[in-house]
Amino acid sequence: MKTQVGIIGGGPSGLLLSQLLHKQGIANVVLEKHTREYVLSRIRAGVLEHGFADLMREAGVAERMDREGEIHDGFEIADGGGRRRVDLKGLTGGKTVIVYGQTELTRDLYDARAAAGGTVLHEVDDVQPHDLETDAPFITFRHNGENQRLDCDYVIGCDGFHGVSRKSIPKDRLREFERVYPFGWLGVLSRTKPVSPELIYARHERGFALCSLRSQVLSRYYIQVPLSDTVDDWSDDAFWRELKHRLPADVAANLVTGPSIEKSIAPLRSFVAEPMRYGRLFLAGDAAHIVPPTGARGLNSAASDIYYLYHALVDHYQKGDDGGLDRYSEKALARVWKGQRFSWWMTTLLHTFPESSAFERRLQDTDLAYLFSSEKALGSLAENYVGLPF
Ligand code: RFL
Ligand code: PHB
Repeated sequence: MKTQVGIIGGGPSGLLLSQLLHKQGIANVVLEKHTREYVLSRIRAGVLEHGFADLMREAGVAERMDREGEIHDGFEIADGGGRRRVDLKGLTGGKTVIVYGQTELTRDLYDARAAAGGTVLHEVDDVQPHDLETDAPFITFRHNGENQRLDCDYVIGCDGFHGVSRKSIPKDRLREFERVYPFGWLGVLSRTKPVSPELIYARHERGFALCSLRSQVLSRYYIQVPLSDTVDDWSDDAFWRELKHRLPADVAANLVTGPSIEKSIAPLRSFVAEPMRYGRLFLAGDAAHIVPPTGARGLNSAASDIYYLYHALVDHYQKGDDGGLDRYSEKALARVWKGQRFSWWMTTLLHTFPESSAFERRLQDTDLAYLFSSEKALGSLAENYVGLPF
């Protein structure tokens, strides 16, 4: 098989790039390890920034997002008994975020690729890129029991944190930066009315909690749990009890509980691999960087990589200009690190760290008090949350 751009990974990053390139007449093939149903069963991001939404529109796949997604102009931060609102729209001169599930936008992308006759191969095993430092890279893999080879001009690694792309870069050509947090998030999806029309990020001495949603009939809640906990340790009843405990009394009183339709634990990690290019391999999204979900940056950081990569590939194929490809890693990383800083800061501000000293706990109190005493500090939070410009 031969194509122009070989994309490893059919999550949101890989599919969005595939659809954008297709729109510009650039041939590409997506190789995905799992079935479509499996990819769509992973409940992840819910909050999209405008830059992401604009890319979905440019890719021609935003019709359902624009119809069913909810525009949010603010969210709340709860602490102790009270809660205060962060007016995203007012603080950013009119910017907002969209609440639309990663599952839904991935489904829209799969449907668009299928409608356009795009090649997305599922259940592909033993994917391995080769000759990345030459002008003729290729990818080998197994599909339907047969060994196959895909020749391409460029290989794009969109295969997430555990993928093969980053691991194909020689160790001495890659630098990794990492922080692992001593806790995870236990998430529950339930077919219940959300407790609040806006998201509530709650700080509590027993641990952080988040009230989020997918629609007015589908709620998504999270609580901070120790890394040693497993999903089996948490019955639905135990989850709802703990969540109520961590929310202000008036919010807890209004919480509608019900059976969980999905329950999972995600460990929290900050990670960046530099550079995001090795020869003709370019990394994008979770393959190159991970953030703790507190600032809702993960998928949005992936989208900014795709934005830079898409424009760089279009410049290469349509104008013979390789400047964008040559500067990709540097440009993408500059924005990635801002997302890292913000996600680390939101996580540090709102979580209970088992090992923190009395001094650090006082600093955390002061950080939150300062935030709500200063329009400039709130403005900084808001401009990061709605997404810095590409
Ligand atoms: P993905 O989604 O991990 O997709 C990678 C795909 O590659 C496939 N793959 C392979 N394919 C072929 N060969 C191999 N060897 C392969 N190895 C892996 C995988 O099967 C998969 O389909 O990466 P991508 O596309 O870069 O997308 C990144 C996002 O998924 C991620 O950043 C977000 O979900 C992070 N995130 C959030 N981001 C936001 O912007 N806003 C949010 O509100 C938000 N909330 C969250 C989140 C992540 C969470 N978890 C579970 C980590 C909430 C949570 C709880
Ligand atoms: C979600 O709805 O899954 C969600 C929302 C905001 C976050 C993280 C996750 O910061």
